[in-house]
Amino acid sequence: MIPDRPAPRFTKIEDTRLKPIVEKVEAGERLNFEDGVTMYRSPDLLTLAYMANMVRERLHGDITYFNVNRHINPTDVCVASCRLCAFGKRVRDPHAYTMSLEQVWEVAGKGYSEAVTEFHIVGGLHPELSLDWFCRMIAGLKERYPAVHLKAFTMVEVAYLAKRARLSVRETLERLKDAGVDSLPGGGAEIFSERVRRIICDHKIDGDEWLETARTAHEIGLRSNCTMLYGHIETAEDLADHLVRLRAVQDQTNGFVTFIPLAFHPANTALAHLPQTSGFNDLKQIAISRLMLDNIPHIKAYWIMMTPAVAQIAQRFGANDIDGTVVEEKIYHDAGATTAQHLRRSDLLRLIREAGREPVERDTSYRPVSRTESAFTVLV
Ligand code: V47
Repeated sequence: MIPDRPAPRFTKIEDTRLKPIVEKVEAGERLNFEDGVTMYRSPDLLTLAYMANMVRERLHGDITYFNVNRHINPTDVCVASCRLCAFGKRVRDPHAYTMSLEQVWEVAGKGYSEAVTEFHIVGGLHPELSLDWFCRMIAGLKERYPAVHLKAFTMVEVAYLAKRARLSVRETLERLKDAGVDSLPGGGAEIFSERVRRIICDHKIDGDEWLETARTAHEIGLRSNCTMLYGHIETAEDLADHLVRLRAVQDQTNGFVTFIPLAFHPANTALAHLPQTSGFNDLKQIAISRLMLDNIPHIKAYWIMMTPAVAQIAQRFGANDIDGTVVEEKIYHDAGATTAQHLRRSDLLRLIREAGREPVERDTSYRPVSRTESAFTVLV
C-alpha cells in the first residue's frame, strides 16, 4: 500500500518539529510515544491533516462507512458516581430509571425495521441487577431480533458484573457471549493515566484492568471497539500514553475494530467549570489517533458529540467512519449535547458526499449492507 516514492508534498510544514514525523509517515514507519507528544503540542493542524488523510486514504481510499443503530440504555442507576458523568444516578434518586426486561425488548423494537443492524447497549453499574438478568435480557433480544448485532457492555460493566457474580472476567464474558453478545462497545476507557482517573472517574476499574478485560474479550473471540475521553484535565503525555497502550494490546490480539475519540461534555457534571471542547481540538484528536493507531483499522467521528459539521470535516482529517443514524442517545445529551438524537439517512449521505467521500452502509463487522430505499422508511 505504501508507494515506493511518496507523491510530491503540497503542504508547507509550518511547525518544523513535525518534519521527521512527516518523513516517517510518508515512509510507512510506526510513530512512537514522543512523536505523539510532539503532535499533541503542535498547532500545525494542516500538517497533521495532511499526514492523517494520507494514511486514511492508503487504508480506505474514499470510502466513509456508516451504520444504522439503536442505542439502548437499560438503566441509569450507577454506583460509580464519576465526576465526568452526567448520566449515572444513585439507586434511590427519584429521577433514576431502570427498565424491566419487557421494556428493554419493547424499546429495542420501537421503530425497528430491517434498517437497524445493531443495538448498542450500555448502562450504569446497577447494584441489584445480576449477571443472570443481563443474560436473560440479551437472550430475549436475540430471540426477538435475530438479525441484529448485539454490541453490549463496556469493559467497566463486564468487570463489575464479574465482581458481583463472583466469577472471573473470562467466565463472565463467556456467559455473556453464550447469551448472545456479539461484540463489545469501546466506552469506559476514558484516559488510562492513574492521576487523571483518580480525578475524573475514581470508582472505575483502572486502565490496566480495562485493557486486560479487552484482551480477555478478544481472546475468547469477542471483538470490541475502544475509546479515549479528551478535553478535560489530561496532558499531551496522557493522550499519547493512552494511544500507545491501546496499540500494544492490539499488536497482541488484533481484536479492536474501531477507535472513537470522545470529546468531554462538561455540562451537568461535577467538572462543569471546564470549557467545552473546540472544533480545532476535535479534528486534532481524529488526526493524531489515525496516525498513532496504525494497527486499528477504523477511526470513527462520533457526530453526536462533535456535531455533524465537524464529523464531516473529520472525513478529511483521518476518520473513515461517521457514527450512523443513532436513535435515542442519552449519555451525551444528559451532559448537555445539543445535537439531534438522530440524523436522517439522507442527511448523512449528503454530508459524506459533500466531503468528497463515498458513503458505504456497513454492519458492525464492516460488511457492506445493501438495501432497497423502502427499507429505510422508518428512519428517513
Ligand atoms: O464510556 C460519559 C463517555 C462514553 C461523558 O463503541 C462522556 O461504537 C463526554 O463509549 N462527556 C459512552 N463523554 C459512549 C461510548 C461510545 C460512543 C459511540 C460509539 C461507541 C462504540 C462508544 O461516553 C462513556 C464515557 O467515556 N462519557 N460522560 C461526558 N459528560
